[in-house]
Amino acid sequence: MPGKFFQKPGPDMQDRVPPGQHLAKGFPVLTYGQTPTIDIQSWEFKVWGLATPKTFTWDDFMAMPQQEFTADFHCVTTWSKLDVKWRGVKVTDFMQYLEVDPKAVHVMEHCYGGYTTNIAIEDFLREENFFAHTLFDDPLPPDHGGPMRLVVPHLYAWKSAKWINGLEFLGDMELGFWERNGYHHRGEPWAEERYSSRWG
Ligand SMILES: Nc1nc2c(c(=O)[nH]1)N[C@H]1C(S)=C(S)[C@@H](COP(=O)(O)O)O[C@H]1N2
Ligand SMILES: [Mo]
Repeated sequence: MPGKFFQKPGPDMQDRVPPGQHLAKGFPVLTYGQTPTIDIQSWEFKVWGLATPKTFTWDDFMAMPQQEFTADFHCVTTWSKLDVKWRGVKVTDFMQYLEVDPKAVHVMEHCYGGYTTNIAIEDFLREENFFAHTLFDDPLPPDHGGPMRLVVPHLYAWKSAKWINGLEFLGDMELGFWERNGYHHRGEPWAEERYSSRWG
C-alpha cells in the first residue's frame, strides 16, 4: 500500500525531488543487516591508505568546529526526505586534520558492522558533505547511524555511511558493498545513476 507511506510532491517541491523519487512520510530506516551497538567511550575513527595514518576519538571529533546542516536525502529504493536537519562536522573542516597523498583519487568509507561504500575524492570533498552526530536536535539514533554517520547530500544515500569508523584513501577506484552488488559506482540522483550495467 504505497499510498500509506508516500505522498506525491506538491508543486513547490517538484523541483527538489529527483526523477523516479517519492516523498517519504517520516524518516525510513534502511540498513543491510543489524544495527551495531557502539559506545562513545570506545568509539574510534581511523584514516589510512594514501594518507598519514591517524586515529580520532569521540572527544577529538567534538573539539572540531560544529555546524548545523539542512539537506535533502534520496534513497535509491525511490524514497526521498527533504530538509533533514543535522548537526556535525563538515568534511572539509575534518580534512584540515589529515595529510593526504596527492595521489589519492578515491575513498573507501568503512563502518562498524562491515559496510563499505566507495566515493571519488572530488565527490567526497564537496563543501556540503558532513559527519553527523545529531538529527533534528536529538543524538543521532542508532538505527540512523548513531553515534556518527557521513552525509553526502548530492548522491544517493547509500553513500551516506552509517556508523562510519574509517576512511581509506585509494590510488584507484575500488568498489564498496552495494557497488560490488550492482549499484552504480557514483549514484547521482538527478541522473538516476541507480544501477551499473552488466558491461560497466
Ligand atoms: N553502515 C551502513 N550505512 C548505510 C547503510 C547500511 O546498510 N549500512 N544503508 C545505506 C542506505 S541504502 C541508505 S538509503 C541510508 C539510509 O539511512 P537511514 O537508515 O538513516 O534512512 O543509509 C546508507 N548507509
Ligand atoms: Mo538506500
